[in-house]
Amino acid sequence: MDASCVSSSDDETCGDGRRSLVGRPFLAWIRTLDAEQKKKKKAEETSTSTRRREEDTKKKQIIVKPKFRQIIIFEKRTRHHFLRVAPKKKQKDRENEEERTNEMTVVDDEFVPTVSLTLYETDFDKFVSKLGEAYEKYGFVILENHGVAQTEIERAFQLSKHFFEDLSQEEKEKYHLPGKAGARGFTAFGRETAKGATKSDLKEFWHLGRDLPKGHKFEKFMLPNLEVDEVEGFTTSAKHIFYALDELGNRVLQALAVYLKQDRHFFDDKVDEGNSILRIIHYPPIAEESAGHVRAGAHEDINLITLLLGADEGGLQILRKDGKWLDVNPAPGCVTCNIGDMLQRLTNHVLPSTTHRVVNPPKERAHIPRFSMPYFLHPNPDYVIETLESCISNDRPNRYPEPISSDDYLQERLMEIKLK
Ligand SMILES: O=C(O)CCC(=O)C(=O)O
Ligand SMILES: [Fe+2]
Repeated sequence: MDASCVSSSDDETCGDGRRSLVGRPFLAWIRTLDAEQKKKKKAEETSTSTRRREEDTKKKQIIVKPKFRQIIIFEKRTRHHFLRVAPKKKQKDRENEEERTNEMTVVDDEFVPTVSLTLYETDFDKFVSKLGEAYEKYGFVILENHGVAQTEIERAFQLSKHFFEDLSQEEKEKYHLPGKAGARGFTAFGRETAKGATKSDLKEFWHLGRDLPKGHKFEKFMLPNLEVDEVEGFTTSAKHIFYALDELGNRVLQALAVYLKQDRHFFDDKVDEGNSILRIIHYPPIAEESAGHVRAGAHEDINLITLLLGADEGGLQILRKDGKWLDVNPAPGCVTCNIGDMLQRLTNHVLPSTTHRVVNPPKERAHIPRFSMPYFLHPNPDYVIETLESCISNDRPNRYPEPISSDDYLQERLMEIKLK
C-alpha cells in the first residue's frame, strides 16, 4: 500500500478501494517544518546520512489533516507521498497552534477539487452538483474511488514502459500507419504540435480505439487496432483500461446530463459506439537543451471529456481564468477528468474546455521519463453536435448556430494539430 492511502472510518478511498486524504478542501499545504522542530533536529543530527535526510526534508511539502492527526508528506524530489501520524498534541502545542500556522508557507490557495465516485452510488445529486461546480470553475476535476483497479493501472504503465523504452525505433515505427492521422498504433516523437504552436511536443504515443464487429456501419470511421508482437499483454492491458475508463466516463456523463437539465441517460446512445481513443504517452528524459519545445504545448482537448491516468507525475498545468497556470496534483491512482471542445460547443461554453499543458521538469528531474494515459471519450461519429437549448439564454446567445457532425469536427481539428 502506498503511503498516500490510509484507513480511517471517515476518509474516502482511492480508485482501488484504498483510502486517501489528498485533495480534501480543508487540507493546508505547507512548505517547511516549524522552526522549533528544525532547530532541535539539527542539534541531534550530525552524521552525513542524517544531514542528507535533513536536506530532503526541506524539499517536502506537508499536508495536514488535523482531525485524524494524519500527515501526508509529499517529497518534491521523488514526488512520493509518505504517511505519518502526527504525535498527540500537548497543551503547549495547542496554545502555540496559531503561531505555528502563521509560520507555515501556503504553497497554493487553490487546487482542482477531488470528487469521490462513491457519491455516484450514495448521493447522486451531490455528485452532480460537485462535478458541475468544479467543471464550471476549472473545466477539470480529480476523481477518486473510481473503480479502475490499481493493479490494472500499474500493469498498463509497466507494459507501456517496456514498449517505449525497450523496443528500437525501427521496431516501433513498424506500427506507424502512414496517412491515418495517428488514429491507431504508434506516432513518433516530435510529430504532434499543439494548435497554433510552431514547436512540436516532446512525446511519442500509441493509440488504441474501440473494437467493432466486422461489417459495422462505423468501420469507415474507426480502424482496427494493431497488436504489439514484442510486448506480451500490451494490447489486452490497454483494452482493459480503455473499457474501464469508458465506463467511468459514462458515469461522469450521466451526472453532467443532469447538471445540464437533460435526462440522466441523455448521452448513453450518443457515445455507446463513440470514436474514443486511449492514448498511451511516453515523454522521454529531456536533453540538455530543449530549444523551446515542451512536453505538451498549451492546448484544449477535441473530444467530449478526457479521463487521464498518470498525472501524479508532475508537469500538468491548467490555465486559470486570471491567466495564471495552476498545477494539477492528483493523488497516485486518481483519474483527472476534463471537458473537451465538443462538450464546450454542445453546452455553449457552460462547461469550459480549459487550456492545459505539460511543462518540462526542473533540471534535477530532467533525466526522468514521464508516462501518462489520457482516454479521449468521443461521441459516435454520426452524432450531430447542436447547442443544447438549456444552455442558450438572452445572456448567453448561441455561439454555434451551425450544427456539425462529430466526425467532421474531429477531422478539422486533426489537421490543426498536424496529425493529418
Ligand atoms: O500527459 C498528460 O498529463 C496530459 C496529456 C494531454 O493533455 C493530452 O494528451 O491531451
Ligand atoms: Fe490534453
